[in-house]
Amino acid sequence: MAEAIRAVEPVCRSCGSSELQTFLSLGSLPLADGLLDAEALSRPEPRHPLEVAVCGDCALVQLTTEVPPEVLFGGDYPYYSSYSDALLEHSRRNVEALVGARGLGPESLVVELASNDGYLLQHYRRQGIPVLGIDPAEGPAREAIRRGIPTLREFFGRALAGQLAAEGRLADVVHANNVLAHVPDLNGFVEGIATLLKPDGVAVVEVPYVLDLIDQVEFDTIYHEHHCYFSVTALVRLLRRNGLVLNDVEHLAIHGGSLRLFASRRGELGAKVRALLERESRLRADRLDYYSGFGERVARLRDELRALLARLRVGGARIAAYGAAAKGAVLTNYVGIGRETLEFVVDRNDHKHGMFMPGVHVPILPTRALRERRPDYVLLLAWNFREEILAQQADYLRAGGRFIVPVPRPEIVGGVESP
Ligand code: JHZ
Repeated sequence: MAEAIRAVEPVCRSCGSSELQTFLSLGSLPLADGLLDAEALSRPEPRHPLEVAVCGDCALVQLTTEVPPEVLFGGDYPYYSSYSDALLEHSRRNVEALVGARGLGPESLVVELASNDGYLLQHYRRQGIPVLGIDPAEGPAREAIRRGIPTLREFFGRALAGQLAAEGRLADVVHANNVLAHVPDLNGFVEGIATLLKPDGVAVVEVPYVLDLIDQVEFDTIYHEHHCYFSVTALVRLLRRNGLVLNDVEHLAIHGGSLRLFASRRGELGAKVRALLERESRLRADRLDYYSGFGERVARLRDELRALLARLRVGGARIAAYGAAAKGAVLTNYVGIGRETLEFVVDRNDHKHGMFMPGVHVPILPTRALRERRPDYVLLLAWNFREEILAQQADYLRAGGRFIVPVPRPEIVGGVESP
């Protein structure tokens, strides 16, 4: 796998400019979703450099190296969307609103790119609205098909869009949630969306918002799967280049702060879009200065978290973690938190049980391990689902357990002690 990494041409993925200015290096890390089985623990584990740059021309924040998609999203991709109740509810509400606003019915077609296990399309299907999922990851696609969601197991791009259009399969709505960042050929993907839409169709696209990433020190959402980190400024340029207009935008709390984009082949930049463009320009988020202090803030968070965990260990505390998330792999590897600190990590996703976190090799267990083994502290690696997980673990907290929330700065929740 090590030789699979490609050095990216030193040009921007969106506009092709060579003005890429690097502002952060997280060192060399293993693949964030590369969970290991017991046998793999004794084999050498590939690590790849993780460096982030901003394009001086179109403002797109992006990695400077690339691991090919076949390696990242191959056979055993462990991410299944349906393990968060909050995400399911978020998707259900989005579907309700779109069905009402656009009068969707049995004659319509809704396509989702990176449809995963059918977590979103199931809500359309229940209302008799025809759907098509597209997702290359075998396990999640299989689960979607089991749920009755027709799913093509393919990477989406210009070619597939052209093929579907030629078959007359044009969409009233194209969803693409948390996938734009994963796509190496950004322009091909966005052009594909434009091709796939009916003339009055709408693309509804969710992406983590890079300004929230910077503000809230969400450095652990930077990993090889995520080639890009989006501002409205960079998005407007990307969409325009490929025949789409950003008509509206919503700023959402999900995943640590996301944008929901409404783009189409018609109309003009909406008022909310223009307001966010102005804000980004005021903050100079299209310039290196906005990003240049980030590395220091990340290093400070790392040092504080290390110090806190060391103090707890010296005091004899038993510590586990919650959420075998991709971001958890980045955080534990970058901060250097291994089995000397964490007894285990729990996760609801049973595809992850019996596996080990990449790099740090902490074993992954079902969530009941918290009840059974009662660690004193739980490091919340899936901090983006803080409310959902704390509510679900009310019994653990009532019994005196505590959570350590690492981002935006290490904080202890529960108990009586403060950090
Ligand atoms: P979660 C994912 O990142 C994957 P990750 C992906 N790369 C992406 O782009 C971003 O999301 C946006 C578990 N869990 O979703 C489920 C519980 O156990 O933050 C997950 O394994 N109990 C496509 O991997 C993990 O935590 C719960 O109650 O960083 C959360 O991972 C909840 C809510 C979650 O994603």
